[in-house]
Amino acid sequence: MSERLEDIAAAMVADGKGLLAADESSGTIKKRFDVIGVESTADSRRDYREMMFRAKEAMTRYISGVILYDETIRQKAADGTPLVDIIKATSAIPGIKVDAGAKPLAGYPGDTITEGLDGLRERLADYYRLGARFAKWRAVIDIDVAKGVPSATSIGSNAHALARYAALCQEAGIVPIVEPEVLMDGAHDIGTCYEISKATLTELYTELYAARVVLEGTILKPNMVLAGKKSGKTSSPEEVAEKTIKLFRETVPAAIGGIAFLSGGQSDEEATANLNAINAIGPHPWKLTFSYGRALQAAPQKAWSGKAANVAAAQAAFAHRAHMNHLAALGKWQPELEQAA
Ligand code: 5MM
Repeated sequence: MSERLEDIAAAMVADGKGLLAADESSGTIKKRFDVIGVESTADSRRDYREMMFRAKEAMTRYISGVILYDETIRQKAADGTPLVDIIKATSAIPGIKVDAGAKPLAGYPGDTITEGLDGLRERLADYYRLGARFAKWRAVIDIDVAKGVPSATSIGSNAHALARYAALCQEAGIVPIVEPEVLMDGAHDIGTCYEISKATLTELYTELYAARVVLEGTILKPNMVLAGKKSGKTSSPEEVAEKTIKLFRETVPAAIGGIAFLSGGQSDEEATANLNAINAIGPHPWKLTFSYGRALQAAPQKAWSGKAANVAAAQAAFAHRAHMNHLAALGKWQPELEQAA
């Protein structure tokens, strides 16, 4: 495969393919495993992820790349094959999460700043040697309007960090996924999500220009425009699609390599239906696909539940969600396909 940044980015959003976000840090995967009653150890984490990476048909047909965590990119499967080689054998591209997580922003209660820039140049060189051709950095923007969250300082600092990360990635021959996640956890309405997302993306692209990042060699991993979970409101896929595309037309350059959404706590089907509605009102200036963590993994995680005997059922559950999201990335998904399965 070509090593040009724009070619790697294009392959990441190839027609009907999307990204599997399997980069849960140790704390997050423990929370997921607690729900299914599985102890989180290096081996159980390996077994779980190996199960998905070995779902060969689904991986080959629907998954363009996998975002890995530091532990996983160095791990070997039970038979000694590096997990990275199993991923490459499906023609998916290995990627790596390089941020060190969102930490409280000093002086701004309720806001966070994502850390991880120190030593990043050296870490990227190491990840390139290990096979990563794209990376991911996630900024977290919460919304609590009554408390003045997010502050302009938080939006600006996170955009600046994303731009410095992106420039370092490109220097290392790695495509940066820039993920400015406006959380859907709050009590805000859909209009507030729109406004905060607009401020966030405007600032992000100002900083990316200033950092001389080549936009064609980047992928945006955004939230959709949604009402906060605590608002008790669910918007229709048509409204989500209309507001999300309006937002991007106002803020996201057509030059970027593509857009791969996070699922952010939406249910599996909601994330698929919304992605489908977004693509159904195309054509758009960018490819729009998925980079889901929870919305791809919740079903296989439950089906697996830590038992070797459940691997085939878990792989089938993973293949189904990947297939549904493949159709949504093409604007060809229908709810009846879920029931039929
Ligand atoms: C898979 O979850 C990722 C890791 O999160 P932590 O660093 O908190 O463990 C996360 O960055 C993920 O890649 C994105 O947020 C998208 O995941 P969802 O579940 O929102 O699709």
